[in-house]
Amino acid sequence: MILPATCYLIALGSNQRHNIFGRPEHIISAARAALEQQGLHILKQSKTVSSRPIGPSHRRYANSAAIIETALSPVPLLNLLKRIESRFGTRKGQAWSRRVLDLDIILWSEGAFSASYPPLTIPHPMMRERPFVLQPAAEIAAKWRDPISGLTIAQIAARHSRP
Ligand code: PH2
Ligand code: MG
Ligand code: MG
Repeated sequence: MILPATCYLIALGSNQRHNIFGRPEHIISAARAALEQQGLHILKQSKTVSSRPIGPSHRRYANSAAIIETALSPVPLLNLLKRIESRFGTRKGQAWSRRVLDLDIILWSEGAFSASYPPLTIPHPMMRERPFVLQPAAEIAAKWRDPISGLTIAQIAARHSRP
C-alpha cells in the first residue's frame, strides 16, 4: 500500500569533526545530502548556525533545521535517521556528549505521536526550551503550530528570546 507523504521538521546538530567531511557545518551539509539520498525529500532548509553548547559538552555546535517529505511513519523514520547518524560515526549512548551528527524529529504534519520502544515523542519534548532548535525552525516553519501548546514556532521562539 502506498501511503500519502507527510512532512516532518527535523533538527540537525554536530559538534565534532569528521575525518572526511571536516568541520561541523560541513557535516550538516553532508547530512542533508544523505537524507535526500535515502529518499527523504527536503522541502525547506534553514541556514546553519553556530550555537553555544547546552549541557555538559564544551564544544560549540553547528545547528540547522529541515522540513522533509516522506511516506514513512515516525518509527521507521527514526530508525532511518539513526542509521544515517551511525554512518557518520555517531555511536549509541553519545547523547549530550560530543557527537558527529544528531538528527532529531521535532514535529510531524499529522500531529502528536508517542511510542515507548523505541522511545519517541513528537513534538520533541525539549523543543520549546531549545533556542538552537527554535531559531533555525522559525526560519523555515514560523507558522507551524505545536499541537500541544497551540502556539506557532514563531510565537514559541519569540517568547524564548525575551529576557
Ligand atoms: N544538542 C544536545 C545538547 N546540547 N547544544 C547545542 N547548542 N546544540 C545541540 O544540538 C545540542 C546541544 C543534545 O542533543
Ligand atoms: Mg538525537
Ligand atoms: Mg538532540
